[in-house]
Amino acid sequence: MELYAWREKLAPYELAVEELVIKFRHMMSDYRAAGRYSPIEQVTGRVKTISSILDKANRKGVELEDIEKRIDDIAGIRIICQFEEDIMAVVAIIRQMTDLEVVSERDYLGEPKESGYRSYHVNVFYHVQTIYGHRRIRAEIQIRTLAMNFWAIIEHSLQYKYNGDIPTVVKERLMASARAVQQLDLEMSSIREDVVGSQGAFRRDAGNVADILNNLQNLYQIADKDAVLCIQREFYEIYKHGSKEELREFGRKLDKLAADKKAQKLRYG
Ligand code: 0O2
Repeated sequence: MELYAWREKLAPYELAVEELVIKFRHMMSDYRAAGRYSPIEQVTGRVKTISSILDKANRKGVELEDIEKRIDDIAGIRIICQFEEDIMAVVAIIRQMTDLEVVSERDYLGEPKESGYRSYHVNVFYHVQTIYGHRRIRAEIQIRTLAMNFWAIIEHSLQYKYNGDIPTVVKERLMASARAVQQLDLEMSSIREDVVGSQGAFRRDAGNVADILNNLQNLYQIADKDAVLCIQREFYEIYKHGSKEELREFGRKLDKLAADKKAQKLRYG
């Protein structure tokens, strides 16, 4: 990597990170729009700074011209999950993606690092198009739970504070908290089914209300205003006093009514 040109060199990495973040965020919204539980809770991405690239190259004895070949995480994506089980669900999604190639995987869940670090890493090639042509970019996707992420952020800032030489007593505390995090993830897994079920139901109900409001708004433009106000009052009654099932039934009927009115409008103008 010619250092004078590093800004240009890193531009396709920026593009790869932006595209991948958008794709994973879109998956989250697809799950939610379908009223399904999303194994992805948060997605972030970053391109390593040039000084951090040089530090890593130096640490690993990598020559400048080999940086792009040997440093895997110049482009980095981080996917955060609520539960440990979600991690392998996300890995399965990544393995099936046709717009990237999985190069290698590292399972620091089964085998945590000496520091106590736990996470699942998938290294991929991702293709981008730039005005200079096609580029195949290496990217590292880290997948971990909220709790693992919390631990990793603290440990990372301590590494920085102590310049990579964390005192033994602090290391021991970090190891103890890594064990506590693992225990927490285990406890959380035992209530996963409840959370997954309630989140799915919550999103379905929220989606149903949004669809009803949308239908009411559309009907207001094409149908008799008094009739629509009457339907609106009925909706408020069910919303305030009815059951979720009654609200769903009301939503289904309104869907049908809105479709009929729309068809009539198209037919007769
Ligand atoms: P930054 O600042 O986060 O980018 P290798 O020598 O090949 O075994 P390598 O290339 O570092 O190690 O690969 P690995 O193990 O997949 O680690 C890549 C990234 O994972 C690191 O990037 C960190 O982001 C994260 N990571 C790995 N080990 C630890 C750890 O013990 N603690 C924390 N907090 N994060 C870790 P960088 O470039 O080291 O750091």
